[in-house]
Amino acid sequence: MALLPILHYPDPRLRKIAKPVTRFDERLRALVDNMAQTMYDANGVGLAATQVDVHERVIVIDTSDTRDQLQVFVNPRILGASPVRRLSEEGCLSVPGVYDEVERPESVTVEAEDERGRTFRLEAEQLLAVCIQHEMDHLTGKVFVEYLSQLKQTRIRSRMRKLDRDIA
Ligand code: K1U
Ligand code: ZN
Repeated sequence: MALLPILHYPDPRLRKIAKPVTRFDERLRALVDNMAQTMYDANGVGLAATQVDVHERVIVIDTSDTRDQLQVFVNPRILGASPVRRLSEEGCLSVPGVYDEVERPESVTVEAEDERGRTFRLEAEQLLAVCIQHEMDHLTGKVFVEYLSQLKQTRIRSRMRKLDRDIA
């Protein structure tokens, strides 16, 4: 297993649209293992392939306290969303140190394949629902800060550029 470098906002590669996975093979399973290791190492609860510069529809999530309940979503699709929307705090490994509130549907029904190509369906609420929606946005090139005001986005972009200059 390997740790993968995580792209930082506003890297233009975060805007790429991910393609559906067509082969459920060892290469996909190695990607999933590496993404899981990268997410756990960074203390995240989710990671989308886009964030590690792989433009395929793959997400890993673990919202458990014990950090041993990995969920893998390949080619995820939202089948239904609650009309009730809720504000909750989000963060992003691609925007380190930035947390803000975003409004999204309170619960979603999602269908996906696992890393072996088996289709499953689940109804998600609370942090899992937020995380699935946040990670699915990454797959379409959207980062959560784009829900914030233009003023906040400008400030975050300059803060991130400074951070990347400091660590270079
Ligand atoms: O970079 C990512 O997409 C992962 C991101 C997932 C996420 C967390 C919370 C709300 C929406 C999406 C993170 O793991 S951010 C770090 C984190 O562990 C966290 C941040 C805020 C609330 C709960 C957890
Ligand atoms: Zn994110």
